[in-house]
Amino acid sequence: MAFTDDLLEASEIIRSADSVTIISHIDADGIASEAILKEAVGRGKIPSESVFLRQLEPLMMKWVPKDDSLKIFVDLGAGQQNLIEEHGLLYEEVIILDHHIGQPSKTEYRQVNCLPYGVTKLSAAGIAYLVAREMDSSNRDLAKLAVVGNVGDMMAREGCGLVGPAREIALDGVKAGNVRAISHDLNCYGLSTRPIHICLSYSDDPVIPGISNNPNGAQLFLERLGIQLRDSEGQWRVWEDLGSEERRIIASALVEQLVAHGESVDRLFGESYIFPDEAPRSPLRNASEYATLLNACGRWTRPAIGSEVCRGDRGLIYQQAEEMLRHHRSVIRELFQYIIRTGVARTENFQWIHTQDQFPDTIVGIGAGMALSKLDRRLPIMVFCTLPDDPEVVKVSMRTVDRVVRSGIDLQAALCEASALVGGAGGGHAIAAGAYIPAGTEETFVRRIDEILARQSAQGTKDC
Ligand SMILES: [Mn+2]
Repeated sequence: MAFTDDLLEASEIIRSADSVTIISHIDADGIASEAILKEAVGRGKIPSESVFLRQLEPLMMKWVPKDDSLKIFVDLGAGQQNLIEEHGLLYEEVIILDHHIGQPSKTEYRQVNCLPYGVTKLSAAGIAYLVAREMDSSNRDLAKLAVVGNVGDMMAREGCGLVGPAREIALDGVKAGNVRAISHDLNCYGLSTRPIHICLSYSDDPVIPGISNNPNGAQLFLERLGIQLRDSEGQWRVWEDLGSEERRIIASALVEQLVAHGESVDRLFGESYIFPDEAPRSPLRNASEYATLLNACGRWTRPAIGSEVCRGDRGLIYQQAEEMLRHHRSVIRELFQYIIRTGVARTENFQWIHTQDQFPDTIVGIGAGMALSKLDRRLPIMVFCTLPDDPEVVKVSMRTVDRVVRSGIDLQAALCEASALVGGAGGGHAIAAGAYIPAGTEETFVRRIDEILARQSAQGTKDC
């Protein structure tokens, strides 16, 4: 079978269902996936219910109903088919749309997964969209949400833009009129909402000498180029407000700055995805900021709000989402300051801190990533924290930067191996990964990770 056959089969299964339950994940990709499917089945007049889960694990299975609806597992399920089976769901009641590694079980549930076809840069929202488009070609407007899911799941990171089927989906959105793909744009977060100098100062990939982590330096840099930082009403301008000539001037000055310091300019530019149907300077205006808003909803356990926003609410529910985004940012800032103030412990090969129960486990990874920009970026950072609802388990989050990944470090491999050694489990990506380990094994875990990272860096560069 080809991937397109799987898509066709899934679309027929869903179209012929009397009712569906969508079981999805609480991150941006999961929320976008759910919204795409909910919208597509709604347009097809099929009633639906949604269940959002932090993870598909034994304790959460009670939320999966045992009724006669078709259960669509999306952004999860491939690796937990045993659980689905133990829950008593039959072959014909289930379809899985996922982009995670599958795990065999007795019942071979029907599944659309891009991995067996060698497609690694496509998120669940991408798959959900391809199925929705197969259900009805008028669902092309949902490509925009798939772009949010893909970008939210870091599918655009390595290649400085979406690639393969994920990029074709973005071009579907361009055709539908609600996506603008801007090639060779600045590869920076916050192009639509942050004052330009702040946006530039947050650039950490590449690190721009004198500008990254240095808002004053960035401001001076722009003023010297003659760029107006505020508009006629005195508001800070954002990158998106700049005309092409202004962008060109800044871009070439940034290139000069990097070259003068012997740094590579490879990652300075990338393709960005702007949504012309959203209000300028709003957090929904581009794919990466939209994904942050969805993540904020999910991490503060209100994924359904994110879903409503995806499906068009711009009223009271959207205001709640914005409120969550503000809260999300302020708690992350607190965590970031806490890490910097407290300081990290260092081993040969990485740095770490235990935040205990001070911050919600759902944001420690993000805070760790931000803190890394102020720490020694050559060493990956690890943050331990306890879980509010389970004293026996400790959550581990690790982050590093592209340059370190290119030198051969793979955090997902390291966390999987080390957590298995102490009786836990891990997963994620080479650049950002997480694990759950038994409380009390942290010291052993630190030693194991140190050994594994030493081995990885000795083995050196891999091609990616
Ligand atoms: Mn995903």
